[in-house]
Amino acid sequence: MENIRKIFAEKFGSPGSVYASPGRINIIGEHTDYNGGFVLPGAVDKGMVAEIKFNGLEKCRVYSIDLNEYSEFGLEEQDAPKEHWAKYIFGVCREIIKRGKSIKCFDSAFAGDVPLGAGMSSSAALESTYAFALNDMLDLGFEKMELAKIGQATEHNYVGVKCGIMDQFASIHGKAGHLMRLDCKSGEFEYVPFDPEAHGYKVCLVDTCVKHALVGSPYNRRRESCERVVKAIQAKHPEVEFMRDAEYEWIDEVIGQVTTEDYIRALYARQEVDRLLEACTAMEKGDYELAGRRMYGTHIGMQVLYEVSCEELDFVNEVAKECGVTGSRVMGGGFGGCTINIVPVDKYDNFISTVQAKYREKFGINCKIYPVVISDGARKLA
Ligand code: GAF
Repeated sequence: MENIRKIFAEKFGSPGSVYASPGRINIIGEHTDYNGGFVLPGAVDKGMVAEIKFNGLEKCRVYSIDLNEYSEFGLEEQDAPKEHWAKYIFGVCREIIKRGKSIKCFDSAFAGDVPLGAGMSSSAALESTYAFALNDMLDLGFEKMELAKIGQATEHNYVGVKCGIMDQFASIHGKAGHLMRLDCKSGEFEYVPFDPEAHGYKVCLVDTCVKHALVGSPYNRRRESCERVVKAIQAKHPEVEFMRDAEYEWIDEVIGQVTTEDYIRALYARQEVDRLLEACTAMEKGDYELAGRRMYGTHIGMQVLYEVSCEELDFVNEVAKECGVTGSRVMGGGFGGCTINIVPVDKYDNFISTVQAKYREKFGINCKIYPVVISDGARKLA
């Protein structure tokens, strides 16, 4: 924060207000959000921080401290700025305006410590920071869920990723020491106390530091596969709105009408809804062993049916099994990034040193370890 204050003063003069919004983890429930299912995320202690001040000009002037890049845009412009990161901020402004509110141009500098491309939602953290800040500074009156939807619409309309609501939801609603069990169909959610250490476990992420396919297209293709299967099912079962609503039997009924690829994607999504519910119930009873088995099940589903894992993630997952890790799986959208691991306290140190050594030996690069600290969501810092 001190650094942001200093750089903001150098670039833009008198101080503004400072806001922050975190990245997220997700214990289980992956690619379920846009399938109308459940997710179980928590906000983390890594996020984006932005200083913002209205400038009375016709342009917003924004500076990315981490990239040492500067971008300018007018609020009435239709085309997003060319800097990729600036599209997120521009998109948030445009989505607020589309909802009938007027906002003013601002100067801003921001920085963050959410690892990029690690599946921890650095982009949602950025969107949420600006959505939350503008709502607060201009007293726009948006509910928190609407702020999350503004971030999601930014991804859809200005970045090209047809994401679900999980990441922006978690970044805005996060609460220290709590996960959030969100029903993505109804929008209802509850805070679930999360204290793995009280049960003898530590939670950490292993970042493979690889990002294979890129933003956008493979992710969107997964979503389209599920939507095609839903459409086929609807011919006989019009009550099915999302994959989450389908009986397994109904998915099988359309085997002859959809491609095998679409079928296995849909099957994964439907199974993942059940796995999440079983894992949630198990964790509520303190049964981390059963929750962990469901996490391994998710990994296999993401590897074999949804095909969003990669060699490095599968390797880390295997090492976790060998080290007696209770639950481990690829986290987030996939195609690289992190695994999330629930590790018995007495096996933690051995797991960390083993996975680091084996990963370096196999791939010639270091993986990174992030202990998970569940923290508060979007907030004003100063
Ligand atoms: C990405 C998306 F942004 C989320 O909406 C979610 O679908 C996730 O991948 C997979 O669960 O983070």
